[in-house]
Amino acid sequence: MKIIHTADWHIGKVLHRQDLHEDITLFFDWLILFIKTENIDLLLISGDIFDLANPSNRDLATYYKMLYRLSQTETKVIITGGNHDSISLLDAPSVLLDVLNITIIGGAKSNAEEEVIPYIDPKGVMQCVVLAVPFLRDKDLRLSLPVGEMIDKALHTEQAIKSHYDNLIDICTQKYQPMVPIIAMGHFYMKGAITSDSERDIHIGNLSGLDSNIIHHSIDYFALGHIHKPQKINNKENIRYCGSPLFLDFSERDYAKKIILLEINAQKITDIKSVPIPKFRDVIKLAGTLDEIKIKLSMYKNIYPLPAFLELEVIENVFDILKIQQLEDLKAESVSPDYRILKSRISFTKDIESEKITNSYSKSISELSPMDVFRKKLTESAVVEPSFSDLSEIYHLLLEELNQ
Ligand SMILES: [Mn+2]
Repeated sequence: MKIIHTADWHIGKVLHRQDLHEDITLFFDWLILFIKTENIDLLLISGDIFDLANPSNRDLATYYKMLYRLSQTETKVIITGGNHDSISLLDAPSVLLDVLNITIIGGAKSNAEEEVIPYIDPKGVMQCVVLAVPFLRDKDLRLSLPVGEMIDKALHTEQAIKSHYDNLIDICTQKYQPMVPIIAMGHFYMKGAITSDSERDIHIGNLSGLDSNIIHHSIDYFALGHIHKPQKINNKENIRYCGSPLFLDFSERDYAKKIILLEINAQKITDIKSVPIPKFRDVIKLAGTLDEIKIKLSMYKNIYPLPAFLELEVIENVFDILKIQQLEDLKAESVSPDYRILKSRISFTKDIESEKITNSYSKSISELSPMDVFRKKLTESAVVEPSFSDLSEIYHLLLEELNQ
């Protein structure tokens, strides 16, 4: 049998005021074609289906249209919720979607057995068991461990995630005594993963992830979501982030976008490989003096279906307020079918008095996360450790509450 592992679709994502509707539509067209040509049996989507907990009507329509198209194939679909997703929004149509061979696990289930899903092929033979674990929220993690004295939060999170999976393995062993591969889905930070700028912190500072060395030995493949750069963890072939199919941030411009294809033969995983997703749009950064950038812009030729997204980084020698205005003019005047300028910054290498201005131009508010702004505020207010960490943690918990 063949399985696809994908995640982090982020339907509805807006990148510097440009929505990525056309990008996700092209990705869906390609994925449907791939599923049909490769005769895929099972599609796993490991969280962050939507970018926001309250997606627009158009984004909901895009999602349901995709589910409808998937239901027209022979493929079984398992979708788990991520930290961006609303549990109730994902779960609401689950009874209907079950009929269409689409299983939704929006949030952790009070009955853990519901997260253990055997895949039975059309001949009635069990081919694998999927542990469909969504993003585990604080309340789920608290439940996973007995109430005791307060221990280190990072350690507690790690132990709680581990025990959630260990419990599912126990259920799986008792119920199915499986001789088939066990595939775990997950949406969290696995230690050692390389992050980009577009993931929202899930657990404080990303320090409190799970160590890949302590995951249960019975798990044959870990289908991870949350980190947007495709990667194996600690060089292990069977623990992978597939990454996001779209470019969600300029920091991701050098990543190839991928899905992961697994093959199971005679009840063993026989092949795990990544399949590149065609590039629908160029995402590039042009750097240099204003004049150099103007030349680069005039020479730029787009070869992809959608206009390129550009980031301009102007580096001038001596401070000159006119250059700042000229950059604004360039952005306003650059109307091209080949590209759109989404982001720009200007800095001056010499001139001491420019330092203040360079700083104020270096980051606009749209580039900062709420957490960045809060930390800046703490620094400005001369808050020091340990209050700095405590307040950051409380603020982070508030953000998490808001995003749920
Ligand atoms: Mn994500």
